[in-house]
Amino acid sequence: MAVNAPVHGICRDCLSRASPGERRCKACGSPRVLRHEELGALSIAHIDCDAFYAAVEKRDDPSLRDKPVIIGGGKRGVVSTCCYIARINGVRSAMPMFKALEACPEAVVIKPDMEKYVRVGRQVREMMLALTPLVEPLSIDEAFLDLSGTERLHGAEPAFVLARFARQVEDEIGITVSVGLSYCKFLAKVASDFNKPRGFSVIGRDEALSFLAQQPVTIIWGVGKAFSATLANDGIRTIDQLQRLERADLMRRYGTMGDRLHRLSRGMDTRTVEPRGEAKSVSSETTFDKDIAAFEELVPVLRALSERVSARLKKAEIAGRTVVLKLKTADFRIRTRNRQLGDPTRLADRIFHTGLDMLKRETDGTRFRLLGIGVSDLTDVAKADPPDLVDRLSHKRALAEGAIDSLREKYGREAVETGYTFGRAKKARPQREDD
Ligand code: TTP
Ligand code: MG
Ligand code: MG
Repeated sequence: MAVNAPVHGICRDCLSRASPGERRCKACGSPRVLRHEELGALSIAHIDCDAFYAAVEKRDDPSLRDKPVIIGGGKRGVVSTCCYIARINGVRSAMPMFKALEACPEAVVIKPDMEKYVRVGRQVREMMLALTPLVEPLSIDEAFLDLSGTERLHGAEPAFVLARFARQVEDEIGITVSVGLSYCKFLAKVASDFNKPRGFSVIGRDEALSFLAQQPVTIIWGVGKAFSATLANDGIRTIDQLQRLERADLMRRYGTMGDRLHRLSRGMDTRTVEPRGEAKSVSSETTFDKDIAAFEELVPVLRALSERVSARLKKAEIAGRTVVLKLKTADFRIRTRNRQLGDPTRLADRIFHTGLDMLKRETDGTRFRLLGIGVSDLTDVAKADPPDLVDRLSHKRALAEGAIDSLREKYGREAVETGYTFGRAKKARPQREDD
């Protein structure tokens, strides 16, 4: 983390260069001087907006500035997010609304306005793209940036460019961000979370091992509630314990996850920042071990694939208007079928039922070796699945899916499987949904 070594620094408020030894910025008096021995050598960043939805609402209503604000109480009856004042009182994302209000009765509760947040998220992303084309969005309010090789273009090193960016977002958009800077994605993401809000943390190569050693295993990507419980069961809670285990040992115990634990616990992460090209469609397909002709056998596969597509759409905050079914016959002929929906969707259930309808027409005894489902005509989520336009049944399904998603977030994917995926094929008889 940023240490007070005798190195040059950057004032995060006025962007002046600070000399070694100056605790405060000479130009503006700010204590927010960024210093780190490797500052000039690091170029992988992760930027995440602070209390994003709440920050946007506070920006738009200055009377909320010093009040605890909770965004939530929408469809799911849980907290989407809350400002840092509400967090002091114990309010957290995904908390049931009634609990949040018990913890913080004076909070101002605001219903989420997704359209607005998508718009602001886009603005932030546009500003990121002015720094480098290598921007990999992770969600509505965060992205990785690779600033390698941009020094000539900007006339400044990545650390400076990022400090200027954070200020610019405050000035022009009116919300704050936190920045993490390191040599790899894993540590950049860990760093951005380290001194939120308005944070800027740096993790250099030299300190990576010792920094990681003190951290809980839960900071490792992919170590969620379920897996950290498995590790805890084996007596492993902190990363230094992982650092002491051999790769082979970890792999024997945890399979491919063991390999990831080995690498990440040592700060080894070679994944590159992948800019998201304008995706034309999102789809998922599978080739069977042996060819399948029976409709009943294809249904659970379609269900599982629909869920996968839906999860990816939700993660990327996008939706699709056209559902595309793809089949490959035993003799390698490809069949694709399209159906346009009344309004875009990102719900597994709507994708599944639309696909099912098309699949029914194709199952005529032909043996298939591959099944795929996807959506195209991508749009942002703001116009997707409006509850007043879909029938009551599918609205209920949307609520159920929301509930399932939040259970999965809490307990892991295995905890919640729908009847269609693993239930008996007979139960998987379609109910038609009118689109
Ligand atoms: P986060 O970046 O996880 O959280 P945040 O920006 O609110 O707060 P932080 O300062 O800790 O980054 O998520 C971004 C937005 O996504 C958040 O403002 C609201 C939404 N969200 C939910 O709707 N439900 C959730 O459970 C979480 C975690 C986020
Ligand atoms: Mg955030
Ligand atoms: Mg985020």
